[in-house]
Amino acid sequence: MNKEKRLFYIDRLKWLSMNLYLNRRKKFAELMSTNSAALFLSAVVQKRNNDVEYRFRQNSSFWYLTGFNEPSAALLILKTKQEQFKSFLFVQPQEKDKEIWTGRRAGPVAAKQQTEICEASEIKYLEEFLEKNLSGLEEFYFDFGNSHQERVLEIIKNRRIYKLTSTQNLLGELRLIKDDFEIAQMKEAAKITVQAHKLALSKAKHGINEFFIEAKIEGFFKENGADWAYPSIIASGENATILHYTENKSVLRQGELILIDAGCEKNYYASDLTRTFPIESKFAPAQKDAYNLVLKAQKAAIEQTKIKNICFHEIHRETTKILSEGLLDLGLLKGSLEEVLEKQTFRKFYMHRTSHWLGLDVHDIGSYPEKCYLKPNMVLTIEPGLYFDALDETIPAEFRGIGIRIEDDILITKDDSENLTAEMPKEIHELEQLINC
Ligand SMILES: [Mn+2]
Repeated sequence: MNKEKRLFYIDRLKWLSMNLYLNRRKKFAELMSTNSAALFLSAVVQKRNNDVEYRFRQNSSFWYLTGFNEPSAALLILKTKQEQFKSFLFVQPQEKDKEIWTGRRAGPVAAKQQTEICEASEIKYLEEFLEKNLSGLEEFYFDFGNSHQERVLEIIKNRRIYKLTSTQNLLGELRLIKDDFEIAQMKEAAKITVQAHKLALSKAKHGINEFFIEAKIEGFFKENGADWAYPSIIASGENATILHYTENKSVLRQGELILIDAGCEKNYYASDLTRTFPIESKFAPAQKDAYNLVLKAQKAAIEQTKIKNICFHEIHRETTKILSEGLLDLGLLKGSLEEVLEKQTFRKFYMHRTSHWLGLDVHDIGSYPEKCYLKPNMVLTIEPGLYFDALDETIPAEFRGIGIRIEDDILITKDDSENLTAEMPKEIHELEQLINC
């Protein structure tokens, strides 16, 4: 075995020793009904253009349960009796001529060792295995929406399975509560992201292009063995009023605001951070009014995450209330607070939610039922914003084209919460000091 290959195995063993993936499969199996099976498919290599492919990124759920980072793989969990389950992994075979082009493959033998799975075989046997082993099961859990859906459903149709369920709800329940290992990764991701934002803040000068800021941020991610968790939003001036602006091609102008929403993914775990600040200038009065209002709502929402068992939706309700009150005070909304909240007229300026779950995916899986209470080891974002259309002649001219969002990543702890991105300044005086104008 050559040196590189040895390192590959040592690295794998480090992960292995933690028993992480085995325990997760066990927990998932506990949630499965008796006499059922669950099938998870790996991500597939995606074409970018002609014969160029996007860099492979494993499906988050498949990774969560296997820690196996290859395409064309599948995991089947079979639970035939109470408290008894068996996992089967299907992977690409080792093929020297193909590996020369696209990299090493573990093959079934090494894959079995790496993942502590009961049995591993070549992916070509998957269909045959499903045909042989699924008949008579009462429930089949499947991750809908992947590219092999039709073929799998065809096999299932002929096996007379009573119930077909999405894996999302069960797995969402597990993935919502992060273990110590996951929290460590998320703290690391948050730390790198904060440093990248600090770097961006120091580079955001008049005449610089948005793509230059993007390069600084994403370059910093890469220097630290991370990558973006989602395409960076570097939005100066009125670009900030486009929620998912990713063009990043405008020139920064002194006195305009810049909204930077960028977060890295480190060891598969995401961070998600947004800051808004003026370019080589202090906040202008209207910018300051809008910014202070968003900041007030954001800080109040973070305070709420410290309340034991607070409802996820309550935080959003409180945030919209604070923003609405402020918009009324600024004369940007008309009517009473009750009317604004009931008719949701605030949505003209605040059209998105305050939070989402964060984890392996930046918008992590996990449902948002009506009674959705925050529990220790959940991670969510708090990200209120205000956006004033540049062409909206019904609002005072000084507000037009202003877009502000302030976002932090919050870990719920036993009797409190912890802001994982707290190191990134957001107070006006701190930002103005750093901008140095
Ligand atoms: Mn977010």
